[in-house]
Order: sequence, then C-alpha cells, then structure tokens
Amino acid sequence: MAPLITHLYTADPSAHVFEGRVYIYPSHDRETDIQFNDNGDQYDMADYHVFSTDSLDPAAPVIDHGVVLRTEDIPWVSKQLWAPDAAQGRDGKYYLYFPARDKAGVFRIGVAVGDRPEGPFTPDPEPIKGSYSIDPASFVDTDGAAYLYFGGLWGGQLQCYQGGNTADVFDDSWQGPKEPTGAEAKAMGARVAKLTDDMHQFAEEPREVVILAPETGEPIAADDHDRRFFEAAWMHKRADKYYFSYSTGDTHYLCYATGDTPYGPFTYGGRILEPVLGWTTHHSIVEFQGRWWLFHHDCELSKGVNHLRSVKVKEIFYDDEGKILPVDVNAS
Ligand code: FUB
Repeated sequence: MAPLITHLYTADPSAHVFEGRVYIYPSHDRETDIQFNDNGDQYDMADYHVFSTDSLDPAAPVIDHGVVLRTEDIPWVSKQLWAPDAAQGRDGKYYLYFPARDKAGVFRIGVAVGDRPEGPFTPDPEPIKGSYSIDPASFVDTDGAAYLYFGGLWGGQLQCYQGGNTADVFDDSWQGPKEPTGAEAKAMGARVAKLTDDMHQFAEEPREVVILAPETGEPIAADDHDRRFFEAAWMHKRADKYYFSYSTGDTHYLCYATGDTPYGPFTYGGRILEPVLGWTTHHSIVEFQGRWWLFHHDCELSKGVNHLRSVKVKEIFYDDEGKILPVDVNAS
C-alpha cells in the first residue's frame, strides 16, 4: 500500500468528510538531530498542513493546502505540535484541536478556528482551560453534541495525572517513559469532555474512558500492554454503536472497544491493525461514500526512521455483529 502523501512526511492522520470531500489533518514530521528516546523528544514538529481529496481511489490526487498553523503563531506554545484533529461547529466554522508543550514544557491542548476546512486557522491565545496531555480527537455526535477525547502515556504525560481527571493534579515526578504497573493496578484511561457550544472550551470536567475486559467485565489491567490504552484515541459511531479505538503504544497495536454512549464504559473488541514499520501507530476511521476507511501511518517511505512517517489509507469491514475485521495492510 503506497503512502497518500509523498512530498512531506505526515503522521497521526485525523480524517473527516466536510463538504463532500475527505480532509486529512496530520502531524507534519520533520528531520531533526534529536536522538530517539522513549519520551518522544524526536517528534519535534513545528507546523501543520491540511490535505484533501474527493476520492480514495489510489490514483486520485491529494491536495496539499499548505501550512495552516505554525508554532510561532501560537502565543502559549514552546514546541512539539503533535497529533491534531478538526471538527465543524454549529456555527459552520472549523475548529482545529492540537497538543503542544506550553512554555513550562507541559502538554496542553489548543484550538484554532477557520472559516474553511482547509484553514487557515487562527489560534486562541491560551490553551483550552483545564486541558492536558496529547492527541485530541474530536467527535460530533448525531445529536450535534461535540466531545474531545485526549491523552497519551510516557512523553504524552498522561501518567502525571493519576491523582484525578483535572489538570491541577499534575505530578511532575511521573514525567518520562513511565506508567502505573502491577497486577492490581488498573490501566489509565484516555479522557473525554463535552465541548462548549462555541467549541472553544470544555463544558465539563474531563472523565476517564474506561475499557473493560470482556472476559471479566473489569477494567483492563495496567500490565496488560497488549490491550491497555496508550495514546491515539479516536471515536466513531456506526449503527448506534460507539467505537473507541486507540494505540497500545509499546506493543504497537491499534485496538478498539465498543459502548452505548460517547462516555462508555467500553468493552474491548479486538485488534484493528497489527504492528507496522515504526514505533508509533496512530489512526482515524471515517465513513466516506458508504464505505469505511482506516487512515494510519508507517515508516516505509523513510525506510524505518521512527519520526519520519507517512499517511496511508485502507478500507475496513465489519461483521454482522459490528465487530471490526482485522486489517491486512498487505492485501490489495
Ligand atoms: O506524532 C507525535 C506522537 O506520536 C503522537 O501524538 C502520538 O500519537 C504518536 O503517533
């Protein structure tokens, strides 16, 4: 499967259908001298591009709409523009959500607004109040309510918030490639908060996204690295079922869990994608023209350089019970 975009390195693709086209909001990977480490310092991105296409046929052109936001445009940011996402508000405008380190080195989530899905986007001067960690994923439900999922372990700092779901419990001593361990410990969950009607703030205190093991009905354990949430949250809804999907990080799977509401709890459903070339795996799932698509990235184009990734897309299928069938990236 060939990358969708080859003139730049792109990763963490959040895809949405706006105005009948597929818009892709990825990270823009760049070369760096920073040595690879488990804190992710080598992911030193400094701007965002937006891409769009009117067909997911492999031969169809993908348009690069150019730079839509950069570090120096955002007053509160010091570095590391990581995985973004976008949503359309009730006012018809488009909202770009992005994580970055603030001037103190703590990841926060910002929002920038534009009149068009391809931007340009004007950032709010401050991050979303009470936001923290990384990988915002927006979801607008069929009733129009908008939610933001977020969180990521290790370099994403989620483990620094074990004291609760709010930003003020930040514990600096947990910074680095660390997370709770032990057979008795439960895995940390992503966070979710409803957004205000104007899309600029959380409308409520973030809640933890709980994933239950189907065999016990209990939360997944912290030591269950094949199934526990690590980063790259995504939400999609199909036939009234809510699908929360995510990366398992150090075991490199994309997995999903299903629930009856946007808040969960969710029951673990299985793997969507086996490990690809490169350390990270990150994705989005979107319906386009009656078919469902998985956008993800790997490091094939850079021949395995972990921080130089490329976006790909593959059709996915569900069985009669709504289970996602595992994707075979090698099948045509
Ligand atoms: O792109 C930087 C980080 O790598 C993302 O925020 C994570 O999801 C991982 O893909």
